[in-house]
Amino acid sequence: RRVSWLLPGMIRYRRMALYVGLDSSTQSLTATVIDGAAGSRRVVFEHSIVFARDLPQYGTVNGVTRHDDPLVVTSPPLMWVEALDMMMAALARQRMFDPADVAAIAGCAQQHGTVYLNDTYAAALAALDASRPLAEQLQGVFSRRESPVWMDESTGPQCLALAHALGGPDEVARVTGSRPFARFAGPQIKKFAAGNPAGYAATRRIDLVSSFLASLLLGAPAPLDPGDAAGMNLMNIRTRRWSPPALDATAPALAQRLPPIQDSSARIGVLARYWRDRYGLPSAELLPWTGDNPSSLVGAGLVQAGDVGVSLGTSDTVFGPVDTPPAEPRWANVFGSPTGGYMLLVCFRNGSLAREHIRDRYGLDWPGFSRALADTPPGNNGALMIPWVEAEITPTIDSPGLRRFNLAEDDAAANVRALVEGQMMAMANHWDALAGRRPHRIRATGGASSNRAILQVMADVFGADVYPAASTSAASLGGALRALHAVEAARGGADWRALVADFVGGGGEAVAANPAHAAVYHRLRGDYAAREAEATASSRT
Ligand code: XUL
Repeated sequence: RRVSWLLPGMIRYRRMALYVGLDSSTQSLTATVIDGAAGSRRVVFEHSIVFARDLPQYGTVNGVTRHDDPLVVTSPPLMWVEALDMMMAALARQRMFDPADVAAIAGCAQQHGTVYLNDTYAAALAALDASRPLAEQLQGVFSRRESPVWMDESTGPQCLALAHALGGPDEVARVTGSRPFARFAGPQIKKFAAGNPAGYAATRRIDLVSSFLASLLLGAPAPLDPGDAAGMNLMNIRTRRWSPPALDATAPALAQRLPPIQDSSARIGVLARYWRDRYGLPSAELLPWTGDNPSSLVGAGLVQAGDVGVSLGTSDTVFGPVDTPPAEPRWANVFGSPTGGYMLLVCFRNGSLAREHIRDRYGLDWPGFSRALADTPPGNNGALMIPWVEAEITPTIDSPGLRRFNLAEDDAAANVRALVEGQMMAMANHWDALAGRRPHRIRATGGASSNRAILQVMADVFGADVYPAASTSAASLGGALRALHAVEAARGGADWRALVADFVGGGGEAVAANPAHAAVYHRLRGDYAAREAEATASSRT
């Protein structure tokens, strides 16, 4: 602890230079506080508010509300307001540091969710009264009580209409960085504007979750950053300005309802009087908020092209910074990166889902699954599997089914290896093609990243060393690092690589790529790509 007791009840804090990162995710709001002073750099405090547990009055399950239409998934935006108020109270109350030492705050939020605000919004923010809770003062500012979130899949027709109006899905991807996706803000806004014209007419401003929460800290409507604005199908990914044709195809007079887009690293102001008067917090510098994925990029230490993250979760994702967007993003998502360039994210639906399917199909547990990998040779004697247990996103496949090549269905160990190799080869092939280069190192996150046998296949297939990630809160840590970086940059001496080296790492021993195995996979990856192309073509006919 950084406090020394003088007399009972009196505490003296060592002076620190503190930076706060916040992450408003689907299920919780997390704060990570770091000490940025040279020589004592470390995480000093972490705290989470779990929406369903700590704010049960909003009636969500895991932070969201389900509706009669199972494709519709929303959250009450007032819940995020109340959570932020609770979090700032907790930051002021804790005894690990003196809140007066907080120099800057940055944050991130779940991507794509939209918040609809009426014409009382700006005035209500400007007139916040420090003697009353925030939620009580803001309950009247919404023109829509529910915010559709990224889990909402109800906008298929709007996606088709947007693609049709703008020259096809791939043209939308070339301009905005992604094909029209149901969860993206543009299709969601289109559905609301057409389905509830009166509600849309009463909407003065549409925030993303990120710009909404930044506005609360600022006490005024705050800008969006290109990282999160890219998740809307509305921003021109190259100019980082709203795309007029995309706006026109989405909803009438949309430009006047959207926040301005501002560079992720430019300060937007200082903490509003409400927070200073209510909780004794200082007038800390504020940065724009970004999306949780761009923020995690920084929090996982991925700050230069060639750094790649692989998250092994329900879905597997491969992501990393790139200098320019791919000419043809196809199934990928391109967001802005808080470090200035772009973030490329490629999602594979058949991740843990497919691993569990094969584990259960052969009656194995996880140790048995790892043993099967140990008992079979890299390259699997030429056996291949295309792991489409369910419909796949990359490449987009609607008619799923496992495809086996030179592989006997009853050979359990060979099937386990074929599955993991197939997943890794798909990820490596698509990543290299989209990013235009191979990774020079990989940071592995997500549940299955604790399995070193799987990480060894990853290292050998990608031909790069794999570093398991230490922190589970990369998104909020990313916010704190962005805040520190901005203050250092204003003083003229900021270096992303040095900064992440001080805070990111320590996630266990690296798994080195074996050059002989990498050579085997180099050949096999060509075979896999050919089989995948055939399977993709035949699934279209
Ligand atoms: C990204 C996406 C999710 C949310 C989760 O496109 O939809 O990762 O950002 O919070």
